[in-house]
Amino acid sequence: MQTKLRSTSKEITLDTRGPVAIIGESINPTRRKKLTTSLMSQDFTYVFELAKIQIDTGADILDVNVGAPGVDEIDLLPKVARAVAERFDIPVCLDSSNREALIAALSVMPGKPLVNSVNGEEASLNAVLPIVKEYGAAVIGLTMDDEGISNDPEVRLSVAGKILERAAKLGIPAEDVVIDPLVMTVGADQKAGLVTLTTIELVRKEFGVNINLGASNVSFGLPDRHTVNQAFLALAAYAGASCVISNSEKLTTTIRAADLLLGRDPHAGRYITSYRKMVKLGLIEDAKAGKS
Ligand code: THG
Repeated sequence: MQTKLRSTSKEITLDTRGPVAIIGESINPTRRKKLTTSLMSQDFTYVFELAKIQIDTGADILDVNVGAPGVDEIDLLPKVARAVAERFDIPVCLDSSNREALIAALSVMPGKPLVNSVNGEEASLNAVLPIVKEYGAAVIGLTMDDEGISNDPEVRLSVAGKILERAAKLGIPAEDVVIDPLVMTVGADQKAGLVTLTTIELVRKEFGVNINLGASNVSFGLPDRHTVNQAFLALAAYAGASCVISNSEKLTTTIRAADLLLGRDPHAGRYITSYRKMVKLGLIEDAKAGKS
């Protein structure tokens, strides 16, 4: 199944058969003081720097989250999302649960953005799905509802089903709903990774829709998060994740390696291209130069 997203002139396809698409995560002020300060002063220089490095390192889409104490999302989400989309001609993922902020952003965005997110709570379904339909966007559906986040993959599957059903009732096709099985940290519950991986498999088999993960959530609170993130991404790609919100600077080569290992990178073309780009940017060592 394919989900199409568009910027002013480019189209990005999320495809359940892969390769894995990357949503750059770093325009998110959580624990980023410099970003919070610059957002509050309406200075987008740093936002553009973050956008550029993510695109240069392989992001297909950029997540835009401006949620921080003291930030007016209704004012800032449309400004930042539109500025990024226009400057870089890349589809944006509007990361907010605030209906008014989403409406303000959707009404000024070019192309077809991804709304991040709706969930199975009645209030969320009623607030978000009608505007997704109205503006012709696609949406990420989180597998949680009024009962909270279940540890049972079958329950998460049924929440996914409910979101897809309610979307269909409003005329939003399954192609435009990307299900997020929810990634929780294994630092708090060692079964959390497995619950997500099992949910990915169930959702893939039952509904065949695109599946998104906030991949780096898996390692919150642990040392050497990068190693945990890498291992998780490989497993998630195998289970059927087709789209990941992650730090492309650090994780694109791992994602490309997973695609290569899953037989969806002919002649290792994407893996090698991405390796060369990373070397050029000084983000990984040149294997040849490293030999003595
Ligand atoms: N699902 C959906 N959307 C989401 C999430 C999800 N949006 C937010 C979040 N989860 C995904 N985005 C991030 C962004 C940053 C980090 C993790 C998830 C992160 N940042 C480092 C930190 O906080 O320490 C700082 C940056 C870094 O050094 O890489 O971990 O699950 N639909």
